[in-house]
Amino acid sequence: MLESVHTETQSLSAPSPTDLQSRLQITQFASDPSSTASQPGLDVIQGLSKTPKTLPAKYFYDDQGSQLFEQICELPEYYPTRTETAILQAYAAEIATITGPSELVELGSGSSTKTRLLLDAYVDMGLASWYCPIDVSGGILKQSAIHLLKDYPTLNIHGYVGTYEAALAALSPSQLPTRMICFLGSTLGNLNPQECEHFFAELTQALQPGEYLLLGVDLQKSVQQLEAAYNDSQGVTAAFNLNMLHHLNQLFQGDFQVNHFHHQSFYNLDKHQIEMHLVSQTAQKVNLAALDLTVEFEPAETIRTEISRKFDLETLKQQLRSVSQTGAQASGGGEIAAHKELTPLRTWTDANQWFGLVLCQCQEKAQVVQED
Ligand code: SAH
Ligand code: AVI
Repeated sequence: MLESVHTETQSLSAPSPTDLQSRLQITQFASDPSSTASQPGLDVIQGLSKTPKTLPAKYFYDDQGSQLFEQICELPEYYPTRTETAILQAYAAEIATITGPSELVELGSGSSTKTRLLLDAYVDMGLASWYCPIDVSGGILKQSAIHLLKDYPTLNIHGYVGTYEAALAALSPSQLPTRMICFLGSTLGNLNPQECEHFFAELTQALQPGEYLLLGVDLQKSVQQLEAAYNDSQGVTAAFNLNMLHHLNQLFQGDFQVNHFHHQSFYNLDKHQIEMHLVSQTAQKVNLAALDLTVEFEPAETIRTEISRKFDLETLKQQLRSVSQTGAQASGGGEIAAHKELTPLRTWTDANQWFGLVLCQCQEKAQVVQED
């Protein structure tokens, strides 16, 4: 699994640095986001060596990329953030009532802005709160953690700077009676169907029976509305897309000439997904010295940098129900096969059905398999 991991207590400035320090722990995996790969940057080499070319979406997120994403969330065309916020405003108290005192583990936490609605609900019910943000983008994770600690005097935070896989495999046991893994913002949609299936299996593995998963997912809607959200009039999404090339230049000693590419995004109706691409404006060669990689582009050739799938709630719930993790255990009269399953408990949407929240519980189904 992981190469370099270290845990630190953040050094913080006023007010009450000692108090904040004692409530914050950060586990930092190796500094670049490809650190879980057996070879750093292997996923970049693989993506740029195939036809059509692709790059993993996690490379959007250095400090600049995280800041651009925050700007996207405020755009008039980008409806997902404000719609999910409204759903959480309406139902966070109901979620907290169902789970009771629960540690929140958030995948791809970013600025943790929407998480505050869940934290408020636990605080309002007089429940203790523990928060474990997980994000490859260390700057925004640490900055948001410090703001949260200042605003929530009884909150404790253990943040993990690294990929979902690395952090999930290294999670400390829950500090509260139960745990809820939150995956908000429809970041699930950035995984393709196979990655999604594999990911659900990993989540089921990470959850104990009785624990929860809260998924926020963007739903299918008109092509016009979707394409506007990913082609905003101010060009912020274009800047976000192109920033991936700056990030790769910095990580892997690259010489991408960013102004020789342009942003393109469109809705693929067959696959129910937005696709973001970077289109080469000319025939060009790019070198990534740290990866010993030279890549040739033809004019108009594209790199697909992101898919953003748009879900149908019933199909998604079906898919969640079909996830099953089996752990076998020997017993006197045979073998007990314990299956962990994800059971959707409740779903909430907005009046337009633009966005959905799905709360699942990990449940154990034991089965004794008799020996012959
Ligand atoms: N949850 C927030 C942010 C979504 S943006 C919201 O709903 O607004 C997606 C976040 O996931 C970014 O902060 C990015 O850095 C993080 N991220 C993307 N791929 C990741 C990966 N493979 N592992 C860990 N974090 C990842
Ligand atoms: C983080 N993720 C869910 C966003 C999305 O909508 O797929 C990233 C994004 N890409 C372009 N705009 C926003």
